[in-house]
Amino acid sequence: MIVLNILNAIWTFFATYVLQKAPYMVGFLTLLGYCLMGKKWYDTLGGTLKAIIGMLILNAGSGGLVGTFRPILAGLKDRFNLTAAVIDPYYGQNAVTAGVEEVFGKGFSQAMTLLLIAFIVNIMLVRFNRITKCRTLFTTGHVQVQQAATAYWLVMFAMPGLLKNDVLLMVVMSVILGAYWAVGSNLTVKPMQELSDGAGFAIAHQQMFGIRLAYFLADKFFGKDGGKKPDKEIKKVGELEMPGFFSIFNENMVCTAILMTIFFGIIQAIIGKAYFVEAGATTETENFVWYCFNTSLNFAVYLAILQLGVRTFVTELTASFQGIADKLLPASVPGVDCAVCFGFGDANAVTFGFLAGLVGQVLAILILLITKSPTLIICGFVPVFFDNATMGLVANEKGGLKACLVIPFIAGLIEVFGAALISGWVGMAAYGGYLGMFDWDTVWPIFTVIMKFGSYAGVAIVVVILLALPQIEYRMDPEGYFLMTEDYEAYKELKGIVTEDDGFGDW
Ligand code: ASC
Repeated sequence: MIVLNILNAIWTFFATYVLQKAPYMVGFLTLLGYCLMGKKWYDTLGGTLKAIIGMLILNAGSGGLVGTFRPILAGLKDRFNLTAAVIDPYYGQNAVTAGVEEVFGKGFSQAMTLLLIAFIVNIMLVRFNRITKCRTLFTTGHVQVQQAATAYWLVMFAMPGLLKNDVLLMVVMSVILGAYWAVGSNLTVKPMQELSDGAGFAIAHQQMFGIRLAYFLADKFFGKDGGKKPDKEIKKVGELEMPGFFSIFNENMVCTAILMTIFFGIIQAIIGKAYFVEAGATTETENFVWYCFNTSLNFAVYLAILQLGVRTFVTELTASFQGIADKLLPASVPGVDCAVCFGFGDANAVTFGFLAGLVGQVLAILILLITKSPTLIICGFVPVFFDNATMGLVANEKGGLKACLVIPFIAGLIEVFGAALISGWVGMAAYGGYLGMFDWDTVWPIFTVIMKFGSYAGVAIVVVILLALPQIEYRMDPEGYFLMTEDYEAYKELKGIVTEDDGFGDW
């Protein structure tokens, strides 16, 4: 009994302070990796601290961006008295908390158990990857919590029969979620290895299918189409030669500052000073134009912080993960926050991808307004920035500037329409928000439909589809598939890939 209590206390501590908190999860994996490698204790301590601090810096950057710019976008809703669902992970989570009891007569007290079981499913799929072909472990706990909450609602909506059976509900959810984590992040291995020149990480976030789709479409329609168009010239964002005045846009901080001042300046002007005064963000006496300018400049500031965080922790995590890959999870890489890839490739692609996605989202919202859609959506900062910047970055790498603009623009449209359809249908919109990230506007709604109409057979179909994806990718390149994560230099040699730079971006 005492042993059980102690184990339970250890688990609760681990789940609360490590599993759900990305910096400490990354720190834990770094510690474990270095221990398995038999590194000296002080190197292990130093590396672990560096990994944690790096992730905390990254969080400070992304938290600053979200904290500053989320209220501005959400302000549009209040300013025009719209009854709309905000697409944002935190609004989505609030909506689940607010509505789940009322709609399903069931609270969400088993969230931690679900996280644990789904995480174990993820680990098992990677452990046996000679069979499953999954190579990535999720490390982003905050995202897993948000996804577990939304999946809980979607699964109960699709299969109300499960409401009577807690154990079965838990099994269905953890298998689907665990498989989604393992398979989704696995899809990002190739795009990320190419973007970072083999840094050894994948993305464990909320647009993993989106990343692979962006990679595929950029290559197919704007790039060399898998080598079928070898002579095609691709102009990446970083290679643009800007004449005269425009040359200042080559400098990412300047480019971000100017574009954000224009975009957020317009949005803040539309919302008007009174709103910001009332919200306590500025005062009656402060010059409003100056306030908007200063706020917009902070975009570049937080992006720079975020980049510093990436540089601080990525090398530690990926170097130490070698210990885990050698001893516990063969040929695997860690799945990390999507913001990590902002440290690689062309920095301006982040800004362009975001703005193209924002234009797409705003256009889609206007269409919803004009067509008097029963569900209205307001863009949340997290999806519109993190999804589209990530997809823009990946698209640029494969297909250049055009891909970097067109793909996030279309993604922006899909994000809003997808979110409107699913959140209206399942009833989450009525509670003010929906997770709204790319995969949750596309892949998860499709899963929900399959489960709603297929019931248990639907669950089986979803799991089979998920598990088939790594198998298909493996069969397309059996020689390179594991080599890509085990020894990227050898993989490049095998594929005849030549790279000049170190993969790190131009910051
Ligand atoms: C999310 C979420 C965040 C951000 C962050 C990006 O989905 O909940 O706080 O994206 O992870 O760095």
